[in-house]
Amino acid sequence: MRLSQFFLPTLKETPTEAQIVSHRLMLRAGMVRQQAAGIYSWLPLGHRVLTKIAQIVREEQDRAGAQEILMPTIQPAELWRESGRYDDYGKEMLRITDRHEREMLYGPTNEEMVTEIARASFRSYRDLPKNLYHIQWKFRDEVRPRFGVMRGREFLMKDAYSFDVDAAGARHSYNRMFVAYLRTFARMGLKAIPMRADTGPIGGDLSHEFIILAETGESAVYVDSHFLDQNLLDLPVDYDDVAGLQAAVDRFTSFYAATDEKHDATAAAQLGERLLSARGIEVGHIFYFGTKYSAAMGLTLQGPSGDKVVPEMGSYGIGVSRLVGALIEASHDDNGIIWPASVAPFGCGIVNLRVGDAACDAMAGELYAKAKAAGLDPLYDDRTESAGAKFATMDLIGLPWQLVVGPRGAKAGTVEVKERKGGAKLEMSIEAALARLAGA
Ligand code: 5CA
Repeated sequence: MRLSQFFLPTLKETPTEAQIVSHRLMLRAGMVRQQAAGIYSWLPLGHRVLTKIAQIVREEQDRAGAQEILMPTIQPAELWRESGRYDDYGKEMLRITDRHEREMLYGPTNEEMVTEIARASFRSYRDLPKNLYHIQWKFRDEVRPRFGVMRGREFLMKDAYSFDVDAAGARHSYNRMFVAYLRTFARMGLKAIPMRADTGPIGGDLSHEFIILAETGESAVYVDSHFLDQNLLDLPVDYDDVAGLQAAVDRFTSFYAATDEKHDATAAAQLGERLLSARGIEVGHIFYFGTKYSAAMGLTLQGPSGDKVVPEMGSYGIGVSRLVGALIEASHDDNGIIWPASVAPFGCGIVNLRVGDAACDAMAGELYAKAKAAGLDPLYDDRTESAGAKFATMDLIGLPWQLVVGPRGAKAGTVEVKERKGGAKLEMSIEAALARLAGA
């Protein structure tokens, strides 16, 4: 993509309404545009990151055996009356009346709807286990939408729902998601710490929040710092290995980690120096709630010996749009965003310092063509702006690599390769630069 053609409405001024760094940087980098309190349009740069995050989530859900569906954003109120949550949900639920005076709502979550789908199709215990997920917009009329996409009213969530014959099966489904979550966040360069959590309006008695540490996090957390030394990409991925997955979950829940509500000061004190008191952002939340929805909504299947089975369920959420902000909170400096390569909107930036200079144009053009051919997804700054403005834009939007072409290098046949993280710079040939990036 040529920057001269790319829709990148960056801001020079720091927007005053933004209280935290990720919100400021997302507005300054032209990633999103606020349309109403807590409701955003995603512009090309932001949309690219959102899509990459969603794709990592999707790959890890699929790997763990979940199957993707797509449920609507608008739901009929009757479903929620069946579970009893229509009244319980209160003002957070956006209620809508259609032209026939039918009561509808914009879904804040999908337990009822997915249970209805199961009720319409599952007949026997042989139809289980199943885990169905979608990546869909949700609406919660939060009292205080704030921090940009971190606490929005409309936000993108991955939500998965598991159905099992019995509690042991449901525990295995829970463990699958638990391990898939650790892997998902690790692929984005994040250490998400599982913490025992309250279940709130979703219900149930087993639940973990996945929390990343960040100064601007909404919750106070207490963590055994040794958790942070764990290599989470190392996890077992044999999702059929019941004992192996349980062992992995046991291992990662053996570290002390608690939010304010669940914090046990006496137990934590035993950690001494290892106890870290910090703030965190909840990027995922998983729940096991047994038959809460299946029983209330009459989801009953044929059991193995002519008896009836009421499926055991769990639900598993990831804040896909929140993650965009959370990733920036976790990785930025004074000059802007520093994207991990796995979610970066482009693979690299190419900066032509002297557009109009024949040697620079030729070299930058060659670099751009070769980087594209090598699948490096380059963003080529071919604008006639000052060098300072170009560097500032590149640093702000945070691509992992910058390839800089100037008159001196063009003569010598070299480009400057700058790694955004850390800022290390090296002069090398086009071929060496491309090999360096491809190998990174
Ligand atoms: N049905 C369950 C699991 S599928 C559920 O709704 N869980 S949740 O309420 O915990 O939401 C799942 C995730 O969505 C949270 O962990 C958080 O990362 C994200 N999320 C929740 N509320 C918001 C919000 N207002 N803005 C942005 N992301 C949010």
